[in-house]
Amino acid sequence: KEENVEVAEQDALIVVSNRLPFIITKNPLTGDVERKSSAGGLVTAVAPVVAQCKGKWVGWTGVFYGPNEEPDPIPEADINDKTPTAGIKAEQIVPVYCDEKRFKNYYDGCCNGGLWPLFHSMQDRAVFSDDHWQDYVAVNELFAEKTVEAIRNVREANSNVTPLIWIHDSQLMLAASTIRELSKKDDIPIKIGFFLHIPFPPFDIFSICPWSKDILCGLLECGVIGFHTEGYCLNFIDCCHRQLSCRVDRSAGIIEYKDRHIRVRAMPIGIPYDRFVQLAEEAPRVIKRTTETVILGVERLDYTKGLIHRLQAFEKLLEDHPEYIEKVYFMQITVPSRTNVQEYQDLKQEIDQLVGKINGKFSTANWSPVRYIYGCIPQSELASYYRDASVALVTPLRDGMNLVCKEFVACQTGDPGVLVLSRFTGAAELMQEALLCSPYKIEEVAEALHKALQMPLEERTMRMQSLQRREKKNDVNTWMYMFMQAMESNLLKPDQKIIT
Ligand code: GDG
Repeated sequence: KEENVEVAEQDALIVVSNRLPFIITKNPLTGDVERKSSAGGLVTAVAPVVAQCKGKWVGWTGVFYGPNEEPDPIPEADINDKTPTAGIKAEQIVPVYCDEKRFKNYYDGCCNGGLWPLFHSMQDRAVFSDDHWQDYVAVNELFAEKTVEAIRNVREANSNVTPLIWIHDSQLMLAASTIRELSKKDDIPIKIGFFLHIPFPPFDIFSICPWSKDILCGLLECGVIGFHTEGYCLNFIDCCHRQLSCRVDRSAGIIEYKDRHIRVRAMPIGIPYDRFVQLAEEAPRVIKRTTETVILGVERLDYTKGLIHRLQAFEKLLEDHPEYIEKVYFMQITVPSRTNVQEYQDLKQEIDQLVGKINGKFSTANWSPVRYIYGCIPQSELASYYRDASVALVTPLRDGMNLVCKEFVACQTGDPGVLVLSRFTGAAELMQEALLCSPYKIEEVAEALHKALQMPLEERTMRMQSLQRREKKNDVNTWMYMFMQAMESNLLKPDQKIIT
């Protein structure tokens, strides 16, 4: 007997982030545009969902066009592209265009020069300029207008769906206000959620920002605001209470604002765990574990990642424990980042000099203590370094979450290595089986390294198994599901594995 079952329409997901999930480049000779998938955590997690639910992605293309230039059409993915982004069709992309000067003020000036250091509690590095802020406001409005265009589009295609807008990160903290304002005119019911990938600082630091109230009001136009940790949630709630006099319920994570109840939730991001296990199982060997003992560091070149302190800690290890000379080396993979900013160029120079100093001080005819790669290596190669390193040294001065430590854990498919982790990462809140340390205490990090290098197999196995169980369970699928649940969305089912 056939039943007349009413099937609920799925929400229509619209992701809004500063960058699109791929990089568009224009060949200067042929003028052809090509798209190259990016491999960052956000893209890996969200792209398959957008592809599967035929959603939209609003973001900047990475190309500047002159005032009289016609923007190129968005290309389809290459047929050989097997990454999650390849499933997203050109028609699902809503590109944001912006003139170069305005974009630089917004991105280099306001986001990287002001908000990034402040949110990482490095207020001395933060530079605030009214001009930059005005362009931050303007670019957020540009993104919001494009998002409203996407909302109208998905509703034209199907008038029963509810657009579910998911805004990402500190570049777009004001977008929700304009989206709400403009879409009110259309009378379309929408849900707006936001996720911050970096820390949310405590009140005393956040209130240094000259536009702190505008930021809070912008975020409070969302229905759900997600952070990596409980600590960041409490900081945010506290700021809303103290700066905007909002009524708040800290334990329930609720803020009252303009007669609405906004939900504030901790949703720690995870990694595509199974994919890293598979990569580690298949990757060729780059380090001979039997003859080489490697301490590994991996990250973008950024002052928040604590590279100088880390090199100093390794130097201290060799000073205090000369038995490691010719036995152990430190391999640092550093991906170039924000290379046009003076501060980052200065940091690169400082690292180059320190690597040179340590190598000059300890090298022998057959051995150098530091191997330093300045560049981005393929993910399969990265997995093999993770797998074969004896110790991962992940010591940021401050980090929203940190994915490197999680990827290292997933890749320990053989003789388990040891994770040395900074207390000031979001990841440390749960990864208590790591050797936790303060990156500011050089001796403490050096001693943690010594302990890691000496740790017996039984203890290494016990610690690593617990870490692995947790990261496998709380992988990126779980993160997506947590967000959808907080948004009361019907897009994903609890056991639906989208990202593998
Ligand atoms: C922000 C927050 C938060 C690194 N080197 C190579 C390479 N990588 C990949 C790693 C990892 C990613 O880059 C770095 O992720 P992190 O989380 O460590 O750092 P941020 O870029 O600062 O990310 C952070 C994150 O957002 C997610 O919310 O955890 O706190 O700051 O995935 O694998 N990848 C390849 N080659 C390299 O040489 N292929």
